[in-house]
Amino acid sequence: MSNDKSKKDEQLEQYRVDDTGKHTTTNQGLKVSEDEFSLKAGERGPTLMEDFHFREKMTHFDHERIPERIVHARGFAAHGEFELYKSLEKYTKADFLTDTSKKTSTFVRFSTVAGSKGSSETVRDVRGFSTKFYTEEGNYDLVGNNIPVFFIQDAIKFPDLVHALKPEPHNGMPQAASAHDTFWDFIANNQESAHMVMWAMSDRAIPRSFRMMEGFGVHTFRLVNAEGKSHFVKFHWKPVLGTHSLVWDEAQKVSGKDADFHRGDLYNSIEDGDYPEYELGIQVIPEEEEFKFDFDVLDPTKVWPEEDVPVEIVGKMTLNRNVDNVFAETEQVAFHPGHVVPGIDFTNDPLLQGRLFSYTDTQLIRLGGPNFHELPINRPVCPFFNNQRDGYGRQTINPSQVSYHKNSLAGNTPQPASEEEGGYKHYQEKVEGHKVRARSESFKDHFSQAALFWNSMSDHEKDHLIQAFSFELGKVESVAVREQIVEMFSNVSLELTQAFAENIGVTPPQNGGSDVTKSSPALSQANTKHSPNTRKVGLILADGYNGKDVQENLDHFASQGIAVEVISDKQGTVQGDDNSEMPVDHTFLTTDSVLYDALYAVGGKEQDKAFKKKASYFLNEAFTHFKPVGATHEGVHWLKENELSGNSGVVSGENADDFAGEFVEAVAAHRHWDRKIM
Ligand code: HDD
Repeated sequence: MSNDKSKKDEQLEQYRVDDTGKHTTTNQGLKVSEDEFSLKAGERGPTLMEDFHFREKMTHFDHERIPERIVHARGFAAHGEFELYKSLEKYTKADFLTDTSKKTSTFVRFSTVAGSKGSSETVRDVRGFSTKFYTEEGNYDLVGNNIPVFFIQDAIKFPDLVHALKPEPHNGMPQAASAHDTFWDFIANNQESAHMVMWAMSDRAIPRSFRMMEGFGVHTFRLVNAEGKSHFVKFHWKPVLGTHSLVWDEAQKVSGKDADFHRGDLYNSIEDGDYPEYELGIQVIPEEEEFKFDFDVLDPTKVWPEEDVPVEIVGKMTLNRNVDNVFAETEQVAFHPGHVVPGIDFTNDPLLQGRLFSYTDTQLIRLGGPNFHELPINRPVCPFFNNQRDGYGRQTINPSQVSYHKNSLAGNTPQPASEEEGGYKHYQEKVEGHKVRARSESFKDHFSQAALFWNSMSDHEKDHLIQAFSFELGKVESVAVREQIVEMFSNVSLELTQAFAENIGVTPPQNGGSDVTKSSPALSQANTKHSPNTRKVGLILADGYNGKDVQENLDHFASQGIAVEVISDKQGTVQGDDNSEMPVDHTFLTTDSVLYDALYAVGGKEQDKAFKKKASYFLNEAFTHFKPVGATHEGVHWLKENELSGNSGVVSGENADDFAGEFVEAVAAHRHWDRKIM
């Protein structure tokens, strides 16, 4: 945790209670003398009604659970701070986006969408990326996802989408998965989803880490400057470590080996001081250029290709503190795209418009009433005053006689502020039209950007998409639904659709395809940043290892930010040939190849056949998942025996110097896709 307390941290401090070393009391402050036996009529008799301690303890326990979020139920959060690189006063008057001397406290919650609170984290799904900025002008929430577009164009369809995605109501299956009939039936019959489905079937939906995924505000918002001029804007978070993903087979296995894989990764990196960082980027389109594009800027199923509208990097957020209590903070935090500050405003995107209703509404049931803004995690760091009163769990004590506007008894206060005094003024967009339930013609091209996405993928990403469609539709029982999807995606790419149609037993389409030939390199993860920093390497070690060489290699890894865990066949320590000693972090039993970014096999002088077998299993699995595999000493023989040597990303060497540098490069590359598997 950084040393100087942030403004939000200072505020939270007043609510922290440390009960270590204290006597147990009831909630009324009464010290209790016994907390193991209920009050009974005789040692073997019934419990007495007058046992207030038992009643209070039990009642509180019975009411501990609150409804989980209807979507994004499984989440994990951290505190951070945002620094602005340059003033955006050209576009906005928002204080936190114009004053570069300020650090703004933030709170970020990452989530999966479909699964329940206890579901696994490495499922194929969109990830939520919600940021609360505690600015001095009030809370600003950027409630985004790691995918820049959405399934639907109008919020009225959101309940239908979510009903189709969630476990099917007649049997409650499957958990945290879109690979089932109702989801794909919805897609086939709501074809505006085509572009988003391409993203959801791509590697973006199985991120390696919350620290290695992009975030997007999705909608087009407005920035409004001090002169009242408005620009359209899209918000981006760009992870400093680059955007990286798991492979599907690995992701499924991680689900079983470590259902907390993503939260563990985030929590541990913050505890270790490897603070996750994301740069804030904006794409800006002047109002006058609203109709210059071949898509409607209000359509949430469209990206603004970064090559056409460049992303300007304007600041950086660093997550530097884990929460103290998951329920109090992560569970009770209430985000809302409608929490804005002066200088940021909405557009008429019909999906955004509907969201502006839904988020407060859902907190009312989830957090039990209208006072959730008083919960410590939700409080702004600036004071707040109004005439709202009462309600469940009200904490604020308002001594004033007056709770209405206008009044004379309190000098007509609290009173609205003028724009100069910081009062929020809605952008005065001129709107006119007939009341209609309809969608603009300009929203009706569903396939061009889906094709753009396909065209932009590298070969291995295309292959992953084909595999993902084949997997998901392979789980769909209705042949009619499979056929409809094949028909639908033949509008996007014949190459894609013919390949997965074949795999799912549907006649591949002969006609169709898209006229779009354009591609956008920014969409491909092949063009992301690479770094060995914070990568986790499993070191397979046995007694009698070469102490000197191994230590030299480990020193080099550490200098590049690589973290190493020692894996052996027993807990305790392994002894080197020079009397050095290393603690064993995990055995072959307590960990798995899928939990590492790379493996480094060294072995030792004294490993038996069973050890070799287990080590080989780990190495083969890492190899199959395209991971870097390194070996020195005994480990080199294992690579040869398993026919792994000589492949891309497989690094071996007796000479410690050459090996370490090459292996670090292989780790930084993340995966080695040009490897021939099977
Ligand atoms: Fe939503 C939660 C992101 C469309 C209604 N949404 C929620 C969360 C994220 C998003 C990240 C989790 C917040 C948290 O961590 O507490 N939602 C999005 C994005 C969307 C989107 C990026 C499209 C661009 N959402 C959307 C629509 C509706 C909702 C169209 C309804 C009209 N979303 C909700 C909700 C949730 C929610 C039901 C559930 C829990 C919560 O709000 O606090 O109100």
